[in-house]
Amino acid sequence: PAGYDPLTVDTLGARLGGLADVATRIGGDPGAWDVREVGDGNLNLVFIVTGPAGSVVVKQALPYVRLVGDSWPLPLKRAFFEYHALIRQAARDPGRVPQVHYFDDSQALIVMEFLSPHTILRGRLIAGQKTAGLADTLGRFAARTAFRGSDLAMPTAQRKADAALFLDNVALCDITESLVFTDPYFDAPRNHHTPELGPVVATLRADVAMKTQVQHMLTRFASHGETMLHGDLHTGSVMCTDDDLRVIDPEFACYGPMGFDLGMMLANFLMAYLSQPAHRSASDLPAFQTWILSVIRDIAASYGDEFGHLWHHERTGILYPPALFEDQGHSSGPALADRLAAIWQDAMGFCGIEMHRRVLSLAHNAEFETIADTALRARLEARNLMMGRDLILNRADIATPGDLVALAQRYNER
Ligand code: SR1
Ligand code: MG
Repeated sequence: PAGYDPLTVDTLGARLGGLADVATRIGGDPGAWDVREVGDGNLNLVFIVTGPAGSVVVKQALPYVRLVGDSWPLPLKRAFFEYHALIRQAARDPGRVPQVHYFDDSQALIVMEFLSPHTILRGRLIAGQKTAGLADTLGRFAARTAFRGSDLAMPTAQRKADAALFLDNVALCDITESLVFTDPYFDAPRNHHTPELGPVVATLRADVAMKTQVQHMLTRFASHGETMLHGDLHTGSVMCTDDDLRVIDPEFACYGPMGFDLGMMLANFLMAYLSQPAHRSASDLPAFQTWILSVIRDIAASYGDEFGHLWHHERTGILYPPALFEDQGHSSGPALADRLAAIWQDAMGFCGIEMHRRVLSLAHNAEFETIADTALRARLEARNLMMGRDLILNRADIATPGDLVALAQRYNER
């Protein structure tokens, strides 16, 4: 696009050095800043810029999918959606996302807080590292963003304006609709999978009942705009220390069903759990797997607690108004329970689909991809695929976090 110019380690100092606020945070001579390109995600350039006063992160969208190259163009406007999602998430769960220092729409770049010594949660789970408060913080983040971005809490005009704003994030929704919900279930050109999985993949792709349910879930994702989703809330979108957690990368933000973020997050913990036999010694394995299962259970509990708290204290939108319940002396508890049950059931379906796409579609997960022994990898991936199928088909019977954990334990023992 005219005027857009991708940054390089050599040009970044000169291009951003004139921004007073950014330059002050980094300090010193922009020509002497230490600039490192560290992006290892699927889409963007990411730089860490360091000077005598501190460091910042500079994220710039490329006009194509980095993972694939310029044969797959992708609009720069995703930086706009990421910026707008970040400032909304910061208001809805203060302190949980990196602070934005500067946004340039035409250059598709965001300068934001450098998180240190945080590292990506996915890598920490592979390495067997725990984070104190992980489940509680993540569950509350998912509940707060879901509730406060919805018709339960927002004035109707503002909610509709936001839904319209994010409706334009077409290209990234299209990626999710294709790579997550569609490609895993046929021989799509960008797919790949561990060769030993052939028979399992054939079984899944022949399962018409399951594919029907996947289409049902895609319909929910595409047409049920309940709240502003993060849209890509997996363990690669979370950075942690031993006792802190931040959520990053909301460029896939869109209005969609509340259960989507929750289900995607739970799926990534389940994949961390099911892949552990390849990453832990026999003596360390049981304790770490037990801890992951406790995180799964506690994320769901925190989500429910926080959603319930917000329901009783911040329910000011058009839905379930107190005039219909509390003001007439009625408890809105049954309505809350009904709403949470619907979110959970959706989450279970999305969870199963996310478990499939990370093994069958374009973008895989390091916890499986780094298993060099392909026979072992396929055995663990097959458990994951078959559990995903169970979730998609039988989600109505997996009514509680305890049911989900018990199911994971059964597949882990296969
Ligand atoms: C082409 S983008 C592939 C995947 O990377 C992102 O992180 C999303 O998960 C997307 O589905
Ligand atoms: Mg990302």
